[in-house]
Amino acid sequence: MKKFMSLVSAGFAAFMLTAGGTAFAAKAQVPELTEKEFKEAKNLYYDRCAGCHGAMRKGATGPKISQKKMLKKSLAKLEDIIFNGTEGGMPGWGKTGDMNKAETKLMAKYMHLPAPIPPEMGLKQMRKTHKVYVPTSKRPGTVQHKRDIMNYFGVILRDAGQGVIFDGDTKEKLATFTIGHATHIFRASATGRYFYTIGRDGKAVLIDLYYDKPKIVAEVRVCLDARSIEVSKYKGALGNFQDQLAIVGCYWPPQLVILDGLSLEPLKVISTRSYTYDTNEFVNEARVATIVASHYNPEWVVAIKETGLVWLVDYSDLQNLSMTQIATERFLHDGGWDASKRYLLIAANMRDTMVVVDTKDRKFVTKFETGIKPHPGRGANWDDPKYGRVSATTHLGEGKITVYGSDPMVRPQYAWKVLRTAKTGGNGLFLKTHPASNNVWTDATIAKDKDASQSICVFYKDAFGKKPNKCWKATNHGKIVHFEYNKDGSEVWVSVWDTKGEMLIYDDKTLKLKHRITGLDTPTGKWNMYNTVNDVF
Ligand code: DHE
Repeated sequence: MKKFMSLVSAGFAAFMLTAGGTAFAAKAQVPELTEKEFKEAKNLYYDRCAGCHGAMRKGATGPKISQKKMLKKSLAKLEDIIFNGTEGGMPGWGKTGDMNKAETKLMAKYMHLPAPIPPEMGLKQMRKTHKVYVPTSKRPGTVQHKRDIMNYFGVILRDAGQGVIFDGDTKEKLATFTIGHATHIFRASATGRYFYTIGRDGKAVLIDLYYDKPKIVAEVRVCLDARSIEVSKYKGALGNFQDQLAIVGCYWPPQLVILDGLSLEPLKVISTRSYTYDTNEFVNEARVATIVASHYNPEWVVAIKETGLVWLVDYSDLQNLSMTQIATERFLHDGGWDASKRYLLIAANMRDTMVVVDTKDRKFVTKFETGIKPHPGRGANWDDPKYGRVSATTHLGEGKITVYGSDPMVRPQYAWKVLRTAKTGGNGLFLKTHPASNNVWTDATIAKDKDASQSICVFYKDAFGKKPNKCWKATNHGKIVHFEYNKDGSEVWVSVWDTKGEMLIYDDKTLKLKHRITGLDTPTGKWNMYNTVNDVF
């Protein structure tokens, strides 16, 4: 059983207690839970379930699991689903070792109770958590070492709540930081000097890489549950906004928080609660999924999961903030740029659809189906010998990679059309490539078959579907998850997601294992500075 950690500290902990179990015990048709049990169940729910099913259990990446729906299933059936998972992509938390039998039983009972409503969080509370350890005036004016920051890697140690910085050249571990509960992603500042991180507990951290040993220079907590963070990148006729601002996308409370980019001081909160793009129904839990900084304008492109709206948030004038709402598709999740960095390609995963937004003309382009629950991560772009420039996604709901045209200027006949598909090792999370490589790497992290989840499959761009892809079992413990190239595209870093986890580093040409970094607690996502600053994938 993996280490259990409560979701967050202060705010959520208070919520855990106040919405305790005794109130529910009075209802005859629902199970009785003690306050302690109820708190434990809520922690487990927010740790493992809320990301997909929503804080209020209204569904998104996973289906709606309201009390009314759950009461139609017996406790035994719910235990089976929670422990063993489903064909549709729900992990079997018992099989993965994340929940034991007793916890599975508890979660089944919790499903028969109504979902409690978590608290709100405003600017005043955020400011209390804001810490500047080193003000900008005291930070070094020049780089204090001879290493190449552009080949640094930021690595998430998920369950440890830590982030590690590695030198990609020497593989030396430069620093380890405790940065928040179940920390989720790293992003890079536009200048490449800083890494930003965001935890599921809504804590944002700023790491200065100019120091010989990278140092946390500021932090703030702006939500109770979050997944995304981005910086201002625009430099052009309208001004230089590089690194001036940052933005955090919250799952709960559903809001955007704009921060000073160099001190993380929270400046502005924008609620994302609104109406679905199609039927105009009100959504109280309108969570923020992917956020990227536009390359054309001083604005962030923000995907609001439940409403299916993509917001363009203009950061050039916070006093007179303007936003454009683009209607796309519901259940937006992750995504990235096409090779030209004009079109943002976002998965609406519960609609089996990829959505295309034009960030130059600032409008919706199209949407098309790719397979069961597309999950591209940031996606992969390359030149196909027959179809020209293409992009691709893997899928949560099936072991498939789907390749579609993404060059509407030169080859409009293929643009946004599915051109090729191929089987991967199993239901997966990520794929990755690099312009210098002929390979596309895919995982099968959530495949039911253990061997598949411990394997890697590589496809060849110049012979996709012709030459068989190469798959191999890369580990006999944990699961294989997420890929990142080094700066020049010659190596690929791959995580073995386990409490006794590892980083496997492969030669991209020979597919031979070159290095193995051991002793990492649950390594998952990883980001190379050069590739992240330049959106290379
Ligand atoms: Fe993620 C990206 C949400 C579970 C690793 N994940 C994203 C993004 C979102 C998201 C919205 C896009 C961020 C952006 O671009 O700004 N992730 C969620 C969830 O809601 C979900 C499904 C469930 C949850 O409870 O959180 C979830 N994610 C996971 C994991 O369990 C993963 C595999 C391991 C971990 O460390 O949490 C995981 N998510 C990642 C990674 C990325 C990501 C590595 C960025 C991919 C990249 O290449 O940049």
